[in-house]
Amino acid sequence: MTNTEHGSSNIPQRPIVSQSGVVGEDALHVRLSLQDPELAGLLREEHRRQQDTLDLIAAENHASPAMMEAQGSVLTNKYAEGYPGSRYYAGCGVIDQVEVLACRRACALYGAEHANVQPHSGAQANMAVYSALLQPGDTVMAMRLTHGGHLTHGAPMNFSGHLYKFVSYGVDSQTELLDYDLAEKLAREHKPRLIVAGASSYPRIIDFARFAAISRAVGARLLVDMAHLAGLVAAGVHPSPVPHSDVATSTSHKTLRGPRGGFILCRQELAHAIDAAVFPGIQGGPLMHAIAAKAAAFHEAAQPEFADYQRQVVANARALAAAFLERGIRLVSGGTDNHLVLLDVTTIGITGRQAENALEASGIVANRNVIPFDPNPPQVAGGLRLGTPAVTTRGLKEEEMTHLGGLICRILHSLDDENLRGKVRGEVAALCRRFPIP
Ligand code: DSN
Repeated sequence: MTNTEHGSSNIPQRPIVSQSGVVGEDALHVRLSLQDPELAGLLREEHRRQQDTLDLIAAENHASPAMMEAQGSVLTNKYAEGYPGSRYYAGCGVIDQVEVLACRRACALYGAEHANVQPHSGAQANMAVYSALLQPGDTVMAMRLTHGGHLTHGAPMNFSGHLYKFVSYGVDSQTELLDYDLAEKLAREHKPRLIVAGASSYPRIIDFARFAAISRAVGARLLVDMAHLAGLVAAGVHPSPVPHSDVATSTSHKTLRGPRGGFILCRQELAHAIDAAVFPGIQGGPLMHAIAAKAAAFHEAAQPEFADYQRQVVANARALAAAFLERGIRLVSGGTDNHLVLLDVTTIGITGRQAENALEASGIVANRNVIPFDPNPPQVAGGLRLGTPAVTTRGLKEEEMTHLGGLICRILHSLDDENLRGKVRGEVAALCRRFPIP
């Protein structure tokens, strides 16, 4: 599916037609409606919510109908503990081919030596890597959660923080760019066994070569968690971690626009340890329907249109950033190189939570986020994270992003203005009609 087909303007919303010819939203979940109208009603409601609002959550996207078909397939019925050619159940002939296909496509897409597509999520992918490469109590170095890292990068309330001794690097207090010199100093001081690079809310390019050099200097392995960047990397829009790292983990549903789930890429020498850590180490039966959908995602990501889409994701984030900067809203690090911008809303006297609530009431869905050196707790947060993957899938381009940035600024500056909210809701609804979810 091309990006243009993904929702160019002035195209009326495609009618939903069921296999039995029912037209409109009633065609959604026809069989479920007969059997379980309560649940079907909720699914329709969520479908409508997604169609009628603009999703600026940087970690979300709209998977294609083909991918959702794979995800909703009969593969959900099959148990397949083990790996292709070595299962603990009969009847895995087709299943094996599906998993081999997914692994082959992942390796081809990223130039990796080995892929494991069984992790149910990014967190489980990281857990498997830690379990393969570390002993409890080992020292690991990763990006501080409050500077843009992830829960599984050693947060005290997460298994990673319980099991391993994490040392955190972060961003420079002035530039808010990753402080590689500090990371190197900490690595030399603490001699971690593993260094983790990658982030959940860092708007700039990450220098994986520099992390590789730091890792080599202290004899550590390098894990890159590229969950947020997987689509950009596949399209060559962000440098790839694969040539520089021992292992890369990812989710498949963010910029990559696949099904919810995780996967791991690694060097061949680590293949056995990684596979054993996933199964039987931390998981049982793989979710084969999700693996089929991952295969579909890797296929979509290998098409030339996907690179156009990812370039547009970044161009849209830049346009959004410019709209905020023009209106005096401070951005963490002053801008963006990737799919997200991080607004410091404390500079206009509000909290991230207030911003998130006011935007949702206006039809714009985003999430509050701590910013580096944020004095607010995460539930309140001084920042707002906005990402462009989902709206770009709908077909919005720079012009619409500039307009949307203006609408967001007006809402943030007048949190209690009900009239303004109503007006913005109307403009958002018009955008949603012009750019339906494909
Ligand atoms: N929850 C994801 C995000 O929002 O970035 C990370 O796993």
